Amino acid sequence: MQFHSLSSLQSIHQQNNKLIIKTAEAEAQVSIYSPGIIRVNITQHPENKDESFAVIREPVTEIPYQETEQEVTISTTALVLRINKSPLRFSFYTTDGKLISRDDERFGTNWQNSRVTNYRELRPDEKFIGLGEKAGNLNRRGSQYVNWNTDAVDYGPKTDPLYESFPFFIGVHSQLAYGYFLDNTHKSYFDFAASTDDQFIWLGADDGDLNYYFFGAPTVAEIIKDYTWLTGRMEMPPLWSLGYQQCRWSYMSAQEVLDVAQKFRDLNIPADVMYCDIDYMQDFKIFTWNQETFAQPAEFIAKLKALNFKLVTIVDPGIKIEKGYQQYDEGVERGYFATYPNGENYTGEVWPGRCHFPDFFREDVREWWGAAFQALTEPGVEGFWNDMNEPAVWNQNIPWMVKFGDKFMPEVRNVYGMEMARATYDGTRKLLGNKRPFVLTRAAYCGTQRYSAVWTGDNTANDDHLLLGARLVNSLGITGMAMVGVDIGGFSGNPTPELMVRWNSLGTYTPMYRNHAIRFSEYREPWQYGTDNMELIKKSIEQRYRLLPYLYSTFHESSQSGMPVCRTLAITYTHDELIYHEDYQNQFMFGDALLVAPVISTSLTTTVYLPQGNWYRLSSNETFEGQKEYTVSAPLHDLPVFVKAGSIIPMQNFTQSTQDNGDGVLQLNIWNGDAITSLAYYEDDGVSYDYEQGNYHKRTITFNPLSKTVKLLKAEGDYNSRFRQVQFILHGFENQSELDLINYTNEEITFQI
Ligand code: MIG
Repeated sequence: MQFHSLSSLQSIHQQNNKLIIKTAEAEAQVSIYSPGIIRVNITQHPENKDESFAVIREPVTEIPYQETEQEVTISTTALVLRINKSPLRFSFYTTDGKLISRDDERFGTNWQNSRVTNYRELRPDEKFIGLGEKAGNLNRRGSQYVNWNTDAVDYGPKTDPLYESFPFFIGVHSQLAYGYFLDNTHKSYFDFAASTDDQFIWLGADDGDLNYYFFGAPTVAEIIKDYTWLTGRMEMPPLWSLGYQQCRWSYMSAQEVLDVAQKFRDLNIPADVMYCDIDYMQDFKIFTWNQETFAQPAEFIAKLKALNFKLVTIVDPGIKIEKGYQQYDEGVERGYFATYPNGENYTGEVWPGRCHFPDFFREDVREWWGAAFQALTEPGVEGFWNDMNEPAVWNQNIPWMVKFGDKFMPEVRNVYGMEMARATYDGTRKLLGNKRPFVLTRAAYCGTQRYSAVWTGDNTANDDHLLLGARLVNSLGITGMAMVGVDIGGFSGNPTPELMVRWNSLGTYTPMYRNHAIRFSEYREPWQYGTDNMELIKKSIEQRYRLLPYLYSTFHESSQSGMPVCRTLAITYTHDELIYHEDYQNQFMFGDALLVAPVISTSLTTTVYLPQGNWYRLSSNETFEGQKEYTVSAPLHDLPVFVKAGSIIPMQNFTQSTQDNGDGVLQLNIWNGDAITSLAYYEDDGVSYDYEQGNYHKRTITFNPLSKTVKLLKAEGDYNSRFRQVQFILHGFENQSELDLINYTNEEITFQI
């Protein structure tokens, strides 16, 4: 094996928007994307095209640098990069001279054949968070990970890799934080001081460049903001996708789907979405409907719509090899499938039997795929579930030599799922006119938030998975994926009634709340566990619908700043050691105001750690001082959820569907505090893109505990709120009460407590 280490600077010059530093064996290209984002691309192949699936921004053109005999220094208003010339080593500093992160001085960057690795200095108190959908602890230190999108059926709390790859992490130490995004789609590796007690971490990829973006903003929240500026933010999800979603592999006929939907309405359990898993298709042929069991899709969906339900249908990438099947014929004729190097179409086996796989890396193929959704949108489908896109093939690794466009499988496997989701999003967005499509994908890479929601694949019906699910959702949030769900109840196996009840209580506080189960498992709908348990599950779903004004405003915040909906405490309380403790690492903020402490179904008390500030228990208004550990009750009907003092939470009476307009009363809940707080309240029609043209309703709401006033500033935007009245609901004030309704208008409203 050949070993090359990045050696010394031979020359330096600026070319377009890159500073090019040449060494004997490679070229380091440095560019600036914003004051807090510097890209370093160390490449042995500068002749290759510089392209990215993730990054949607361009670097600035000016790269101010200074040179001394030993060093090159690049400074922005936020970050300083000092490059040691011999050997070439990169060190990032704050503008006031504090070392944030640097190469290991001895080993820096090196190559073993085509494999590139970066060795980085480890600080004594350094912790690591991120990498998206990765099992293990919140603090990644002491663990190693591989990025290689995998159909991780039956995964456990330590399994790696899973379905998605997000080679982006955040390091924190000595009151500092930084982000590091290795934009390399090959199989990649991250070792956070797991395999050596020497003072370094190491990371790299099988091939390609050491192409990384360094984020130097001082807080985790700002790093996420910068990362999502670079790779994009999710747009507003359709409001219905935030309602309760009922799925199963599979409801076997249109009648069965309708019966389940009807039962929600009969039992007055709020719900918005039904799913069709693979059995709605004819012989698992994508873009077809089963001619017997789903014979009249348009009528079927019209009936669902009459019940105020939306339908999501699954699609897999594998196209069945069968003459006469439109997608097969067209794909073969036009050469749209992945091939062997000799030009033959690659064949793999999945549900439909032997299949070919669309080459989603080509624009014409993506367009063709997107347009085919007409078979689903025409009868009325508005949500599109992309499964098996790691891509998964029975019992085999897709051979290394399989080609997608001009690239081989090892280079693009990690982005195949994202490109499928992109084709699905682009196509269905066109087909649905002005309506927002809902796209859900299992495999993903950095940037997928621009097209799709994700879920965490085939989890299991046990308590470990309930806790792991919370960590996965929180970790995905760090990498820009705000719309995330887990299979509530656990996909494989059968949950106990207690687990089902508990998991639903957590579902309320999960960005996407979907109940799903493997085939042949026991039925999972809320009424399958006896009346008492049904009442508890119903309460959780009702709570979800009460919180929708708050949740929707939080999604708006995500669309603006990239701040996730479920936020690990590491985002705001980064330098508080205790939040990383194994007992507390599953806790998270749901939006800005609510702290949720997941609890297993077999414990009816739990210890929680409440970070800085003052807190109230949501269910009782009991008060708690922050920076302390508590043992609290956690009965199945009362998941420990706490409200940060001073919070403003807009709520409503629950409805049976997001399509019900409700009673028109906005309930503004205020919890007393000791500092001025504010909330950006946001509303729009929930279905269209009109908000992009100003058709939204947005206003700042402030609470001043000193003057005891709540102020709703004048509303911005053209949209007429669906609320006609506002009611202030006070918590933690001398006279705790629900106050009279007052008219809700666009003008400034001042309310004296
Ligand atoms: O080989 O479509 O993760 O949610 O129900 C299994 C059937 C294929 C895997 C997905 C799961 C889905 C199932 N699919």
